[in-house]
Amino acid sequence: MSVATSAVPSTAQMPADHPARLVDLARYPIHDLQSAEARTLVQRCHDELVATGSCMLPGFLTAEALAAMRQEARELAPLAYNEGAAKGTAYLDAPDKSLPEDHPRRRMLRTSVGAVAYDLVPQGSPLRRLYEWDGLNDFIASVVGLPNIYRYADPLGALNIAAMKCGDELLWHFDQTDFVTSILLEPSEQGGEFEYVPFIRSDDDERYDRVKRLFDGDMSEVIRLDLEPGAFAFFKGRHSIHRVTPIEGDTTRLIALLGYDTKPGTVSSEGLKQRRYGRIN
Ligand SMILES: O=C(O)CCC(=O)C(=O)O
Ligand SMILES: [Fe+2]
Repeated sequence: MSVATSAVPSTAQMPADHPARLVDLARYPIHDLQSAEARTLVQRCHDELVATGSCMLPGFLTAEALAAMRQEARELAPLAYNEGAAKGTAYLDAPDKSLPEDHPRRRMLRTSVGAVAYDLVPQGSPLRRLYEWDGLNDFIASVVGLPNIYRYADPLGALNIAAMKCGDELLWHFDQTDFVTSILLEPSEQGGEFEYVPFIRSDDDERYDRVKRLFDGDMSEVIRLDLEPGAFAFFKGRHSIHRVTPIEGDTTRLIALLGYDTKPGTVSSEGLKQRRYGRIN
């Protein structure tokens, strides 16, 4: 007589190329979201994200998966497009000239970052398999507390590897999406720190006074997120201003950025694509 089994395959039954095998499932059993362990994990991540604006899952990738993704990212890094150092605002739009000169919306900040577009990440590569696995969507949706989330529909912007070389930096900014997920693959030797001020603004209060103090050099509210290679990071960047400090040393910082939205079909604007990838398709 057979015993009733659940629809969830045990890890031993999973085919060798099942994307769940890229994840340390003993620590993070995200292939079986109904299990008590996974429910506890999801609740813990959700609570941390709500309380602090971020959540880090160290050792999310297996050692083999991290090694393979890092190797591949190193090989793809020369294909990264970088328009060169530019200046922009933290609000990612043009400076508002109607405001006083010292207003944060007029502050021009240096930024320089290379990006490997999604269409350059080979079919079947470990990073692409992980990103295209619906099980990862389900896990992320439960952590952010939504019934569904959708991978970006943008053929260039959905999955990126950001490649930052010596002298590159990412300006203080607010994201235009509710949350970002990332996996650091290779840290820089020095610099390249992810810094942020949790909840510096809210939907109904821009708190320009706090933002101005930060731009004037007051670092008292700044926190460093300890991104570790192979960790999965959730970050809510709409209300928490953040930056990546200038890279020092010869090692290119490589981080996978996995793009999602709360509705299907999201693509990037042509202007953004041109700036970020040097092309629109
Ligand atoms: O590279 C990082 O760690 C952060 C990237 C980021 O903030 C962004 O792409 O909006
Ligand atoms: Fe960001």
